[in-house]
Amino acid sequence: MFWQTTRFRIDLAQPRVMGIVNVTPDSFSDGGRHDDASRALAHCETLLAEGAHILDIGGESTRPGAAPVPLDEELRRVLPVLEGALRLGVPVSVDTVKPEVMRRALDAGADIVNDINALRLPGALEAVAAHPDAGVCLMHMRGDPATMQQRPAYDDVVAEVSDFLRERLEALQARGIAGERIVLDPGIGFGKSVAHNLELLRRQRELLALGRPLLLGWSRKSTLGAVTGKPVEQRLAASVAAALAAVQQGARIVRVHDVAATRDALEVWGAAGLGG
Ligand code: HH2
Repeated sequence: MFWQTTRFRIDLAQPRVMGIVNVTPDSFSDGGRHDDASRALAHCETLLAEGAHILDIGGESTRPGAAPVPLDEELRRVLPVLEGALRLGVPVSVDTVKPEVMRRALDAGADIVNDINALRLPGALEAVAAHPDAGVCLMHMRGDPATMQQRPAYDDVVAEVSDFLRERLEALQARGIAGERIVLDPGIGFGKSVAHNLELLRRQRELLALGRPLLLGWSRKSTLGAVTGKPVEQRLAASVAAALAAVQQGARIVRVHDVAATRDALEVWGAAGLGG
């Protein structure tokens, strides 16, 4: 299976590691570390040296209760880093919900749009459709970051996430965005309780019926804190375990902060012939 993106046709025969570059002052685990362009770009280079296959640049924190970022500020954060990252020879994704950021990023040459809102804001579908080869990740989120963790409830979380992702996949295809450009993400921690997130992991294979590759983001998330009792800066082992479990359950891309450790774990998994 492949993921078609602007400059790269990413071969997903092997699991791929997407390294997180948060150009934000307030991200939940690394806010403020890479919030100017040169530091963020240095972080891109570090992640590449650690073995990242894809870089994901975000200028707005999506942690529960995060303050919204105005358009101009998000563009100011993301575009200079994007421009530098595009010279590094790997696919570069931009993590945004804003159609105007998508449009500007794709015009600048971004390979992928990663939208936690699954292109639901007016103009988002059109922004991606206008670039015939751009890749896109559609993520499930119940509610929005301001309110999503207030008592999330589902009858069947896997069925509801699956129905949502199918509806969004069909909406994109109806706009002429080819399936091979699209990957799907159940959105760990986005309007879900600890039990919902763990059920999504246990039953993740059911989402493979959607026919598109799965991308999973477990890195350092609060469910891992709930399971281990550890604060965010002590969730490395839990994050690697979750990434490996996600791959074992059929994920083809994992979105992580700790690229080197995740790559090592995947090397062992692949060497044992457990890879796809
Ligand atoms: N999680 C976060 C942000 N973007 N995108 C996808 N596709 N899947 C995810 O699980 C996902 C995502 C949240 O993590 P992080 O970027 O580390 O934090 P913050 O949103 O606070 O910047």
